[in-house]
Amino acid sequence: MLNLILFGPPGAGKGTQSEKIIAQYQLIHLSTGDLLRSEIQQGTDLGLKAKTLMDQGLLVPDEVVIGMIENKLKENRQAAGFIFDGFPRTVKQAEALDTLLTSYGESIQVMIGLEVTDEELLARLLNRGKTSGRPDDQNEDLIRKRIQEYNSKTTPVADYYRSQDKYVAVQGIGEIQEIFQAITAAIG
Ligand code: B4P
Repeated sequence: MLNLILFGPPGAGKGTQSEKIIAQYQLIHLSTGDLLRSEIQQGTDLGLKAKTLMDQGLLVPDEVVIGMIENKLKENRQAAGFIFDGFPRTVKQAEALDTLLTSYGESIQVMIGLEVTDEELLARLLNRGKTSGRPDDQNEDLIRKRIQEYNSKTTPVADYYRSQDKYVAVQGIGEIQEIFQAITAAIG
């Protein structure tokens, strides 16, 4: 199995690059953001609780996203591998993912970190907000809150994988195709 994590702040290009990686490597895409938005759309209890937090730019509880990932791993035992997009976002989620993969005799091969400046992130997300209809893309204060949440809770996850020699940084500003080529080089 090829298991990789696409890491980076909100708007770094994780969703954009995931689509290209999946097409090339036939991996199953696990985006916790997409899974949560699907729960919201279906109006489930989980979705209603998550929406309140997501609309404020806050992370949803670790137990919720870990449970969702566990279910998806169980459903896809025969997969060629997984791309984790937007997960793990806390060290607790990273530890839970390691435990889950170990129980299947698997592990993460590489974490690819897309590096983008805060001003570029803000511009991209405000631009996406014009058409995405996503409440969390609608105003500058909320986007800054998401970036702040990333800086305080999510950046330690990079250190977690760095200490396992699995973190590779990729410049996330530039042409989408060039960034994709840098990612494929990092996957090896
Ligand atoms: P996500 O759905 O993961 O949202 P995101 O970080 O905004 O998306 P992404 O980074 O994939 O967007 P992309 O760059 O592709 O999370 C949303 C919320 O869900 C979180 O705030 C949190 O509340 C909750 N959540 C999700 N996972 C969680 C977890 N594990 N734990 C707790 N809570 C969790 O796209 C951005 C824009 O940039 C697009 O318009 C794109 O076209 C553009 N773009 C991409 N690459 C570009 C490039 N190279 N140049 C110019 N523009 C580019």
